[in-house]
Amino acid sequence: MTNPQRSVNNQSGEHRRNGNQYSITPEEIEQFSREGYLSLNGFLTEQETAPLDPWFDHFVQGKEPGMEKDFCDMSQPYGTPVEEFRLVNAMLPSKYRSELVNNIFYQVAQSVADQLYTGTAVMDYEQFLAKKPQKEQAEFAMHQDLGYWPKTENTWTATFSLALSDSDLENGCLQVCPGTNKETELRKHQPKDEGRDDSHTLVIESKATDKVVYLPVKRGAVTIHDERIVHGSGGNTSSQWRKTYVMAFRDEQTVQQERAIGFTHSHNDDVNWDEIIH
Ligand SMILES: O=C(O)CCC(=O)C(=O)O
Repeated sequence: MTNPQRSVNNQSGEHRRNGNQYSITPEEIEQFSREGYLSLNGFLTEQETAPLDPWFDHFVQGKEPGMEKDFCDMSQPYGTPVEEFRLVNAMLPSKYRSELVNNIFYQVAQSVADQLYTGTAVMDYEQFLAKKPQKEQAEFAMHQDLGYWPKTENTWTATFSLALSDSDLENGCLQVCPGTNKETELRKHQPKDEGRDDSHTLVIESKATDKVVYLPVKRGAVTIHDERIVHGSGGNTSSQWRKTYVMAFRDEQTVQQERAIGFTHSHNDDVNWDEIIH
């Protein structure tokens, strides 16, 4: 890889916390709107992050019963033997375990979503994502989140990725293509495998103009991205796990519209997945 562009925010964030509130600046609000992404350091303290670890491990080790397709590998088809997983995905952890409802990540993320959005932002879904060490193929295919979701009039979204481990180029940190968030047409998304019944994962073709920026973050920091920015992540060539807790906030009415058609972001939803692809 030649000289990859990294967007590193070295500012400590703890002074921005007041109770469960995290203050962002007008410049950051403007950056999110213009560039479609943001990194915030010191989002959670170590004392706040540590209690999330056992839950993360519980789900990623497949210990939560009854999840069916909500426990899967985002880089391989459904049905891949668990011991062969490389990019482990556990959807909707607080739906399965009420102990996670209203957790500190949710509370602080809500405070930032409220600053980023002028309407009413509510949490739409969450997921745990883990890249096992030395799994070069643990790639999250490049996509726009909106490509995965039903069409709604209001598409506003802020997706928070809380680093539960340090995340860098070697273990496959998030990568974004700034500017793609302003494209008027959503790109064509195709199933990565045969169809959505075989694997949840969608993929887009990259354009020659796409410029990738890597977003390395320390444990306890977040990146935030919008629904249109082209993003994904590379494989894990390191001996360290990459552990991420993802939580997406959307407009209150958009979430109501999703639920009205039975769309909860569970991979077990009874919806026509092939119709949903944009
Ligand atoms: O964190 C990653 O590797 C990708 C996650 C992602 O695509 C998302 O949260 O929308």
